[in-house]
Amino acid sequence: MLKGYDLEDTIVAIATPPGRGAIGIVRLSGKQAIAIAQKITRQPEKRFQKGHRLFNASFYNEQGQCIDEGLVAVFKAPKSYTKEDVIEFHCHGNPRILEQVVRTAIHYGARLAQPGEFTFRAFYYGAMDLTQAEGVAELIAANNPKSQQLALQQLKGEIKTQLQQLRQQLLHFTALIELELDFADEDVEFAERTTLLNTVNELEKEIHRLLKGFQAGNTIKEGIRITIIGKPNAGKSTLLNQLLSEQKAIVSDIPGTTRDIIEDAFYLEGFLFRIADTAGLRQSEDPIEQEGIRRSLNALSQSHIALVIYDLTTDNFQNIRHLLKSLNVSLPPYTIYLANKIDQCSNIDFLPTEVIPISAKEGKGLSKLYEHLRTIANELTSDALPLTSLRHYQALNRALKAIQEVKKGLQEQRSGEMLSLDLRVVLDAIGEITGEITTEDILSEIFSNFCIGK
Ligand SMILES: Nc1nc2c(ncn2[C@@H]2O[C@H](COP(=O)(O)OP(=O)(O)O)[C@@H](O)[C@H]2O)c(=O)[nH]1
Ligand SMILES: [Mg+2]
Repeated sequence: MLKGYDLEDTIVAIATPPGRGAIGIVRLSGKQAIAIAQKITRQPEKRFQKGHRLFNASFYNEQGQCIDEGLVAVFKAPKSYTKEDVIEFHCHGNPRILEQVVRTAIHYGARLAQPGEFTFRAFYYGAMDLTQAEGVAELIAANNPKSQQLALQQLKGEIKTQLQQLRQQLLHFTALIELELDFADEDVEFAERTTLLNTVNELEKEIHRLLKGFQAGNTIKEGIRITIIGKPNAGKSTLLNQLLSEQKAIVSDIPGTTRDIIEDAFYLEGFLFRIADTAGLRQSEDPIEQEGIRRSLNALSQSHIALVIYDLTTDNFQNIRHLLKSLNVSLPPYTIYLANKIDQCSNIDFLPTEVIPISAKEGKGLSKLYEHLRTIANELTSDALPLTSLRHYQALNRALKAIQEVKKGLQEQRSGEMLSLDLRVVLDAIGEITGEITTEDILSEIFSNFCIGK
């Protein structure tokens, strides 16, 4: 159980964001919810007898003064978000009014809800598993269309289902290990071990798939990182401004203008891209510029995509490849080469096929670049799963290590008892993700990050 989240209490909170608005909602959940609502609205009990009902009412404080008039929504246990009786007061969106309703509910016996306490109850009473509860928070936090979709899948229980299947397989496997290894005939053991090894390989593959899905899901949530690199004056800052459609970075014909990293974000087909403009790459003696270059390379090493841009009027593809090599630049998984300033070149036919001709200044040739970015975004995220928190990642890694231990154990003919100890670690790690196994620390970490009223 979670400290401060006593299930016996009836809880109340403002569920809408702070500030004024058209409507504001106060939510009440628990054993006393209907009794308290009856007092606040002064309505007879029969109005609360059926769930999924909405009616008009005035709201009164404990002195009998009318605070507001609005709507009352009734949800009866177990058909409610928390599986308890839930009442929502839809008031006029004035924080004063909402606070008065909350204070009155507290006067009649409710307690102010802790962060995420409504969702905690939903989890506790089995309306959702832990990944779905996290999905609620993810959905509220989602800042780009793709992560919104992902959070919605999480909320709907996609991960829960996949992990439940994995758990079933693991349980079956554990049963096999215990039977086959401890009671099987010496003669048949070898064959059985092959079957067991096949199964453990399948399980390992499945955990690998989940980890891969985590990486891709995280890329969606955190954004696809792009770093623009090139020599000074190639047009890096101009390109950044063009992609952002704003004058974010200073553009000038003085080489070495951008010394620090300038970062921003843009969206393309629902994907979030985080883009960094960097100091120009060249051999330099200036310590500030050297530091700038070091930072450029550091940003590059953490990116998914490098946009290598060069000035077509003064440079060529071979030179730029040579520069990258001489500076020992290690390129990320995807690299796109851009030949810039085509507005000043009459002939671009000689360009190598992997180079996209553009004019950063005039915004020409960018559709080809966008096409590449879209393809890369789809590739990077095709296996995405709604498993995006560090907690999931750590648990999956633990599961992977332990399943590899089981595999080794099988190969080394360890006893069934030893193997089932490692299998227990895998099962626990998976159970921790779904919340079948929880500790107060995990729960408090998750729910304390929710907003109050959710
Ligand atoms: N003609 C032309 N000039 C450009 C183009 N892109 C950038 N420039 C100019 O090149 C100079 C350097 O641009 P800037 O973006 O500051 O380069 P950076 O040092 O790589 O960031 C500026 O004078 C820009 O106006 C382009 O596509 N065509
Ligand atoms: Mg610049």
